[in-house]
Order: sequence, then structure tokens, then C-alpha cells
Amino acid sequence: MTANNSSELVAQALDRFRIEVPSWGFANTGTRFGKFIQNAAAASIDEKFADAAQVHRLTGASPTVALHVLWDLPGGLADVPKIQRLEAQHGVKSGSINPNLFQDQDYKFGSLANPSPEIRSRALAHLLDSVAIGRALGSPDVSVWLADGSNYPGTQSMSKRIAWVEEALAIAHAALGEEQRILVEYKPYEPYFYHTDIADWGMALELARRAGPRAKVLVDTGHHLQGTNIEQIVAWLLHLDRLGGFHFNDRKYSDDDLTLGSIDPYQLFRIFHEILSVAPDAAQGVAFMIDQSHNMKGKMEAMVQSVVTAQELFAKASLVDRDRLAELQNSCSLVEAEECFRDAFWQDVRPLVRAWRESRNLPCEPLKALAESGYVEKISREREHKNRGAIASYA
Ligand code: RM4
Ligand code: MN
Ligand code: MN
Repeated sequence: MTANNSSELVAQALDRFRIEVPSWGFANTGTRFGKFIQNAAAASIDEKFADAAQVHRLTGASPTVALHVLWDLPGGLADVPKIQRLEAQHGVKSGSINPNLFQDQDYKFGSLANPSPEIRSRALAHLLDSVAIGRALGSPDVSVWLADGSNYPGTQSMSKRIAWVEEALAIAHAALGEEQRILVEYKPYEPYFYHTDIADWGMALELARRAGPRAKVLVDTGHHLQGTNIEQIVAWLLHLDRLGGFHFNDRKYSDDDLTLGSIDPYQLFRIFHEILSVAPDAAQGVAFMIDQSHNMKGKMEAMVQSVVTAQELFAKASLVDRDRLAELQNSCSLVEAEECFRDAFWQDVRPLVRAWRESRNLPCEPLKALAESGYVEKISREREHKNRGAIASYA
């Protein structure tokens, strides 16, 4: 591949690469045992929008911010005008709408899969509110993560719960506006440890199929058992036209929510390659989102680092010589094929990415630009007082 060709490919790839940031990635979060409070953490939706906008200004790649309904729109639909004001003020739009079907006391034994019909209909009402909020904000995706499950064998009817979730998702699908989709996320365990109602991509896929054509699967890269071949799941979902999007983060052990690419950058490269090899614009209908919890790192620094890493890995994947790779795969030239694949991965794309940033009037080094901007110091000063009063204790 010639140098010119590479820089063109990278520029084309980065011009269309967008990755959504989560509002909760700017807020104080913690472990199961306590929160570590940061002075710069965002405590209000205004602050979350301000932070998301700053990440977008630095990277040029994150024009939308995912919202969790009860954290960001506690007033439900009535909060939509406020969110619209923030969109206009900060120049970033609302992204996926995430119902909170996990924190309410009522949901101890489940939300959409709770044995109580009253609690199930409360959960469904919240899901339908989320659909209405998404429609009012013009944001296409309602992203459903069900924490539902049980801790001990025999204590719940797994089969009844399948039917309850199936029914609720079908009702929510019927309420979708024309541009809307439902994304069904899965996770093998946590917060429950014996059974989870939507535990893997097979369950999510089947529930999505039964809900309707605009229900798709959401792959959170942290939500797999060790050794799972995630890119193969991606290939299947693309083949079936059921890949809705991703929650990117990295992990060493389980749902660690570490910075994407920090543990295994090759993993994300392989996922991007799978998407790019289906069709040049296959990434179009696939929502790329970050779902991370920065407990140790500064929130802003970690988010900028994540977006930049995603841009670099997407750029690398755009450099795979797919015509040549196809020939080598067909002739089963194993080592040559693997080397062709790895050539792109090992290429240092940072100079090309930097050139692209310059040509688009973006800071060449977003992390350095963040440090020089004084933004983190400023928000630390402004928010310190509020954050000092935040509750950190676990018990
Ligand atoms: C879950 C899951 C969801 C996210 C919450 C905050 O583990 O990944 O996508 O909404 O965390
Ligand atoms: Mn997630
Ligand atoms: Mn998660």
C-alpha cells in the first residue's frame, strides 16, 4: 500500500467514524464497595453535556451523548425541553436512551421479568417512556440492558421469565417511531450470579427477532465469558442484519469497564475488521458507543483517551488490504494471510491520524490539548464543593 493511499484510506475512515460517549462516564462511579469521588466529576446533566461537548471539540468524533433516563431525565418526558436546550447550548446531541430497569427497590426480583404483574407493568411503562423520550429527542436508539436474573437455582421460573421479557419487548417495539430502534444488550452475569434473563447473544438475538425488524442486538465488549470469540458473534449478527451497535470498553477478568483498547487492542481491531469486511459502509447502521466507568483515571482524560484509541484502531482496520487478504484466504496461505492482516495492525497510524486532525482543524494531540486547555482544572474548581458532599460509602 502506498503512503498516499494509506493516508487517504485513513482520512476516509475517520471522516465517517463516530463514537458516542456515555453521560455516566463523566459522573462519580465506583466499585461494589464504594465510590471514589473526583473533584472534576459531573454531577448534573448540564455538566455532563459540557464535558461531552469538550470531548467532541478535541476529537471531532463524538457528537452524541448517551443518556440514562433516571440519571439524566428524572422528570421523564417533561425534561425533554431542558435536554434540547442543552443540545443547542453545547452543540452535541442526545444519543441512545437507556431505561433504568435496575436500581428501583421494586426491581429486586426483576423488572420486565419480575413475577409480579404490577412490577412488570411499571417496568414496561418506564420502557415505553424511554421510547417516547427517544422519539421526542429525535434520537434513534433505545438501548435496553436488563439486570434481571436470580441468585439461586430453583428460586425463579426461567421459562416464564422468557415469555414476560418477550412480551414486553414486542410491546415496546410496537410503540417505536419510524426512525427508532430497540437495542437488546446481553450480559452473562452480574448483578445476579445464577441466571441472567438475557445472558448471551443467542438470547438477545431471539428476543430481538420476536420483537420485530427494528430490534437489534447490542454487543458490550465487556459482557462475555473469557475466551469468547466476539468478532465471530459480530460476523453472525452482521450476516443476519441484527447488529445494532456496541458498548466498547475493555476487560481483563469480567465487566471491568476499563478504557477501550487498554488490555487488548487487537480485539477491537478484529471487530472493526469484521465490520469493514462486510461492505465499505457496513458501519453505517451500527452504533459505536463507549460504556465505561472511570473510577481511577480522570473522567475527561479517560474519555478523550478512549475516543482517540477507537479512532486509531478504526484507522488501522481501514488499512487491511482486503482484496489481497481474500485471495490469501481462498488459497489457504495461512501465514501470508495472517501477516497481511497483522501488517495493518502493526502499522503506526498515529502520524496519519495526526495529519487528518490537522486537515480538519482539530488539535493534533487531543490529550495534550486537553491538558493545555485548563478545562479539567476549571471544572475541578467549580465542582469541588458539590463533589465533596457526594456519598461514597458502600454500607
Ligand atoms: C451495565 C451495562 C449497561 C449500562 C450500565 C450502566 O453493566 O453495560 O449498558 O447501562 O452498566
Ligand atoms: Mn453496556
Ligand atoms: Mn456493563
